[in-house]
Amino acid sequence: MGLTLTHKILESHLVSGKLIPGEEIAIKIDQTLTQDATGTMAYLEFEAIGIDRVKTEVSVSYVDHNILQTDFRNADDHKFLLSVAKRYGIWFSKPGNGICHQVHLERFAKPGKTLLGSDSHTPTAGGCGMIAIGAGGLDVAMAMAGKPFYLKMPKIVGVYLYGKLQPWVSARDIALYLLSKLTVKGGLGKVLEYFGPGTKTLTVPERGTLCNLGTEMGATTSIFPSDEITLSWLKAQDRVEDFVELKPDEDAKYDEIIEIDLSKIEPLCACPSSPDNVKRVTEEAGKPVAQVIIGSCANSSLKDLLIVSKVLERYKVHPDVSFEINPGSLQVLENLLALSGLKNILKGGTRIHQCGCLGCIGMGQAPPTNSISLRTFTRNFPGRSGTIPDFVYLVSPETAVASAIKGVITDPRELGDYPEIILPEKFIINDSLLVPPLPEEEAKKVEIVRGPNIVPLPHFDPLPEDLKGVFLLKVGDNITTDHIMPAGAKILPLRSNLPAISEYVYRNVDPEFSNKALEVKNKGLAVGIVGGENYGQGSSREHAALAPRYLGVRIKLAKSFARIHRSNLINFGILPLVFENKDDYNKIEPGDTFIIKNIRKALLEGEKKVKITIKGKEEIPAILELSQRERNCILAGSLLNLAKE
Ligand code: MIC
Ligand code: SF4
Repeated sequence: MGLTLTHKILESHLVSGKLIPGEEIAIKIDQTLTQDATGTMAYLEFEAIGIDRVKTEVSVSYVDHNILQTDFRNADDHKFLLSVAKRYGIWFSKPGNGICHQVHLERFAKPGKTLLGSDSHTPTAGGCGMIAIGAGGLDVAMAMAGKPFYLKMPKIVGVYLYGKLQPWVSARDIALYLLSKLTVKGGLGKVLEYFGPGTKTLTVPERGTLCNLGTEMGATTSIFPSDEITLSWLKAQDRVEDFVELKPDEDAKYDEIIEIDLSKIEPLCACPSSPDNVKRVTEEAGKPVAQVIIGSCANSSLKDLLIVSKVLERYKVHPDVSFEINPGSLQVLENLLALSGLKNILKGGTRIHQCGCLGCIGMGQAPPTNSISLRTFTRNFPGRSGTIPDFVYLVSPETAVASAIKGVITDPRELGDYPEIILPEKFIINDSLLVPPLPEEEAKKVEIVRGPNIVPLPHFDPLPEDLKGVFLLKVGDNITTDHIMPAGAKILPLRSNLPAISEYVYRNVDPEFSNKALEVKNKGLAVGIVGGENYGQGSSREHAALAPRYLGVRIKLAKSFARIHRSNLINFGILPLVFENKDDYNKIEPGDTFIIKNIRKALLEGEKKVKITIKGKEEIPAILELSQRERNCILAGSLLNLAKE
């Protein structure tokens, strides 16, 4: 039976386990990436593991999320990250060089290799034929230390593309179409492997857009074959030696197949406030927009900006609209300049920002009250923009620019002929903001610079024999890590200071949560949280597990969990319990007490179920769906404790 491309790469990296869906496997990791917002913690954890130099082929530390230096803290964090990179043999991408995923695609992504990144959109590199997975910082730290990465073997969904996109329709619209079919949880436990003749119509950054947005469907990762399109991308990046041809076998057996006729896709938009709330642009057309932003790791490549430039050669931005561009990378910006694309953009009435994540993670660019903001970003979770309530739509660059000139949501096909876009055969390459790793002897002499904002990790105690506590909070389905641990300009600078950031846990859901939790913790009791389906979707930020753990959270009882958040909970000794009967969700109210007797024993003995006694009387069965390794981690109190044991 033929193999899928995913099987081929996983097999060549397999350390333990069998490639059977649902089984735990361990794979060797060739490359890692971190970004600043997750990186400070990841490197503190790497230091705690105590390795002298990274053991990977390539590790890169990007600074792209928090590049707003409002005080010493952020600047200090950047110095810390640079010194860590120099000390341990890591590439350092300076602030301004661009968004990690865009730069990685340009300078490091390598077909056939594995990449683990402490950012949920790491799968973007799947556009270059690699298995690229998002994970918590601690998992990435372990990978840098040469340890394998553990995951449940996903199902492989073959996404068969045929036909060709119509003018003004782009990769974003394909992703939105898939989101409308799969929803934000349809990709859980799955890899989306693209194949078929339609793949030949998409460039590597367009493939990257699709792989990037697979994250919003909950997919473990997404991947494209490595073919002549990949070769021309690597040639353009002066990295032809990194090319290897890779494809699935002709008779590859997929667990599921989705067929998409590209010629049938229309311009689509994700309406407020979920990436799967997808409608046709024509259905929303005519609504006034106040802000339009082109940017993020999903859609800020050279082609995305060239299309904007071509449109602005003919039209001007509407006076009521703030039209903003956050270029994906320095390379994108420099090539745009060389192709005279920047001139039209500036003349057309655009506000240009530096290369980075910026408003995508709420670092500025908050929209005005009660007004629509159109963005080519990845997520429109409620409040993520910084304005509450917000009305954020996710759209393609084509729809974004059409709406910016008309001042209302506009189907880009109204703009007439589609301009011709020719991408350079060779990009101008400028690595001046990339600092290469130091040779080993020199690296050993580097001192790590720690500002006062870098607070060492506290010790996490092992799991007690019985867990006795209070359910402080009950939330619904699809709770995001942005609900649990919000980001934005006020909170992001605290990512390396656990006590300080913990005060903001669930701040927008229950402003008193952290105080109440500490009160319970100080009485020697555990804190519990009740959730619905797909609990913890969205980002990879381990702070959404670490900070609750600091506040005394020891169990989360939900209908189902998102992959990365579930792993982060386990890494920090929080039990992810799943309702056996989903209706039992209705039996628990905030403030209810709980007891789980002999939980240590249950974990040690491999029990698959536990009974939770609620309010001292009623018993609720919960599923302990954990591998032996995961059980050991929870028993030890954290993966770090386990590693030290
Ligand atoms: C995001 O898009 O939510 C982020 C910010 O990139 C996160 C990482 C983080 O919270 O630092 C992600 O996607 O993993
Ligand atoms: Fe940055 Fe946004 Fe991409 Fe996250 S989704 S990496 S915040 S651009």
